[in-house]
Amino acid sequence: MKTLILLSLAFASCSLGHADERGKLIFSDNFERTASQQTNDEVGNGWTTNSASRAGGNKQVDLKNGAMHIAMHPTADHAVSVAHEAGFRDGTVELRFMLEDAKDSLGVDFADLQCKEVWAGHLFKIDVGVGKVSIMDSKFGTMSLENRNLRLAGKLTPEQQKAIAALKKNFTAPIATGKWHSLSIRIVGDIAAVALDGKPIGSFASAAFAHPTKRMIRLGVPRKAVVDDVMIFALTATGSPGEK
Ligand SMILES: [Ca+2]
Repeated sequence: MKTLILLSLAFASCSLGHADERGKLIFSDNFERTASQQTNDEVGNGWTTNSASRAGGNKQVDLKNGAMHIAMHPTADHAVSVAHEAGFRDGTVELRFMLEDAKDSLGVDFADLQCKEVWAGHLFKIDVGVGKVSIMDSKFGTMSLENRNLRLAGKLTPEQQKAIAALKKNFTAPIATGKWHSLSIRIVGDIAAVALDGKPIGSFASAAFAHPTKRMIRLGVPRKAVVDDVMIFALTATGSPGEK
């Protein structure tokens, strides 16, 4: 009996709510399930997709072999976006991914739809592609409404363009096609640090990372990507609703 109790305690320590150096695990998904139909997206576990609004309702996200397979439909007018609620100030997002083609990429976009000074809640984004990783501050760069409106009107000055470009950092990374990689994105204060397969790739300090409320993560896929084992850890809870 004692052994049973110890065993169940050991299992409990691996489940939601357990805190380690990454913080408290607030969400995890291993995608070990199948959809009941093959017509529309049916990811489950709280995920939403943009297939109804941007791809005519065609299926873009499938669950196969215990992983989430994301593929942009030929009729879609926007990259696939697969979103889940997050909810932290400082924290870590981990996932495993595989890119099958050299042109494929996966974006992990951190968003706060209540942040009205940016387009569509975009705060910052980590992009992974074959051989490369980028970290971009969108809140004060491309996605601030002010910058976006100026850009759309063709009125960004060369200085403004330079300032926006400086908010994206590019790193080389040993990402290969047809291979599973693990990705860790750790946000503490105004620093975002990315590790691949357990090894540091790069970090970047910028104001967007300190945004108090990372309410949502959105996986952005302009072609194809396979994702598994998504975990979200909160090191500190979100700031107050009115906090910028
Ligand atoms: Ca899995």
